[in-house]
Amino acid sequence: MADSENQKFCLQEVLESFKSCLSPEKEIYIEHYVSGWKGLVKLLNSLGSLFGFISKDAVSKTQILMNFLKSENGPHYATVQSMVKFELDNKLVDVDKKGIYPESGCRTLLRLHRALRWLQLFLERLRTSKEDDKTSVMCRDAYNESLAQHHPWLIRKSAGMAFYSLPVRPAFFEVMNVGTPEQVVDVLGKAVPLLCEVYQITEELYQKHNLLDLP
Ligand code: 1Q0
Repeated sequence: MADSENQKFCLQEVLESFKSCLSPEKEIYIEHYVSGWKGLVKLLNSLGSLFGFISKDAVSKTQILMNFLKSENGPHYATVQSMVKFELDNKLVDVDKKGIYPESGCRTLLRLHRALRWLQLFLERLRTSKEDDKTSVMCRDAYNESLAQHHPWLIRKSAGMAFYSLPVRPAFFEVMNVGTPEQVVDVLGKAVPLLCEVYQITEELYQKHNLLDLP
């Protein structure tokens, strides 16, 4: 397969990754979670240079987690649950303020977890939208309801500007590489509950351990 083909976004593929990240015991496999995000980054990269700063951050976060997975402590990073236990038991997390572990697995995954909430809200809006609805507005509203609360002014402004350049709904559906608009809506109908489940499991785990505000 040509390189450019490898780089092409495929919604189905992203869905598969998020699907396989749930174990029968509802543990979340970090490897598949990360590959879901890597798939999304492909889409982000096809949207133009205004999204570059977002893509860069997402790549860096996925890389941090992959590095943990490949390290000698790798087995502890197999699932989100085992990572949380390992890092907390060994005091590898800066809990109150940034210290010697500014890139712990827990705080890194928390950033992606918050972004997953945005994704869930955005896709639900997209799924129930009408042909003339503006993707930029759907994206902005989903962002304001979720991630924006965790971002400083400059990032909120830059994100807001990038959203304006999003393709219109039919073109956006095209980029998703699924098929007809009806097929996109159908796949989104499967994607949203799945993302919701992954989000909820992580949210409860982080809440239980008081990790939702990690610096
Ligand atoms: C389709 C448009 C995509 C718009 C993405 C919206 C999210 C905006 C996020 C702006 C992030 C700005 C970059 C830096 C942020 C960091 O400061 C922040 C905190 O980290 P730290 O280390 O400074 O404490 N990082 C984050 O909040 C993580 C952000 C990760 C964003 C990952 C977005 C990946 C998006 C993929 C495109 C999805 C397209 C959806 C449709 C596809 C259908 C399945």
